[in-house]
Amino acid sequence: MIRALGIVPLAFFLLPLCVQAQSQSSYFAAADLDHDKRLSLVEFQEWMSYAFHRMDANHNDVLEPEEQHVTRATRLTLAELHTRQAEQFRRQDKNGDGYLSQKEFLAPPG
Ligand SMILES: [Ca+2]
Ligand SMILES: [Ca+2]
Repeated sequence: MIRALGIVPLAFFLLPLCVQAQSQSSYFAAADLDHDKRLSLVEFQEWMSYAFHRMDANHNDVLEPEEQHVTRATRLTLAELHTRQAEQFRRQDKNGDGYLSQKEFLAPPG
């Protein structure tokens, strides 16, 4: 009984770590469209634009303030978003090889 109680908290501690590791690699795998274990800029932009496309109700590649559901939102075009994403991509590409490894992709943008 005492041993069982000792194991339970450990299991609760380890479980989120395992789930987190798995979800991080599946998050990366989902973005890696050609499955070459690295993200090109196009794959990165495709993945990062998911929310944009979901919010772009009339599919004109422009998010009008009323489509963004945020107070004082400014108009955002898909081209502007891609420019910002390209800048973020370059910051995250720490070794400068033009691709994001899983580690580079999952690291917080600096
Ligand atoms: Ca890829
Ligand atoms: Ca890289």
